[in-house]
Amino acid sequence: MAAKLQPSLINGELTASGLRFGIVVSRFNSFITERLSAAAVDTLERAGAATGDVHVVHVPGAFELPLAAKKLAATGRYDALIAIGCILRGETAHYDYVCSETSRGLQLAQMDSGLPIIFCVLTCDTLEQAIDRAGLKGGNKGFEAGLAAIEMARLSRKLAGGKSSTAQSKSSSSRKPRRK
Ligand code: INI
Repeated sequence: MAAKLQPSLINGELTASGLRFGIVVSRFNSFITERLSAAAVDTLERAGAATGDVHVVHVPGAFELPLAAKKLAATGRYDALIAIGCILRGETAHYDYVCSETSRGLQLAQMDSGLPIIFCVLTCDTLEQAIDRAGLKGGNKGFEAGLAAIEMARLSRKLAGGKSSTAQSKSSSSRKPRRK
């Protein structure tokens, strides 16, 4: 028998106007990470985010992404963060340590802060695989990350009862000028 109950759906809309985003970008393998970052910024802009509401922070490598994300989350200024990195397999086990600690640290930062932190860290065996995911055959993962950030920011506001989950200050486009 078909169910009659129609559940209420709670979705995050893909409009970025009035939302504030922080993007943490690893300099390591910057040939890839800058392309991911550019696509993420472009996505936020096209979805309506204001210039002053998107901040980009650079860190040396993927291993440093979690700490920078945690500190950005603690400011309470953002509706969502995007962590961007590219880890390429080498000849030693270094790759495995960097991959596991980066993903674990970002998830910890997200769960501790309650702020969405989008995982845009490529973990590839070859440079070609990374290039394919940074604007060639496989599209651009920065674009997907931008959309995920908007959706999670909107969803977080809804799940928090209409209030921003951690962002306390308003978007720069709607913020009142500070009194001196
Ligand atoms: N960092 C990366 O972002 N990608 C890599 O491929 C990488 N490899 O292969 O070494 C990498 N290492 C640096 C690491 O993230 C730290 O910056 C470094 O160990 C200093 O803490």
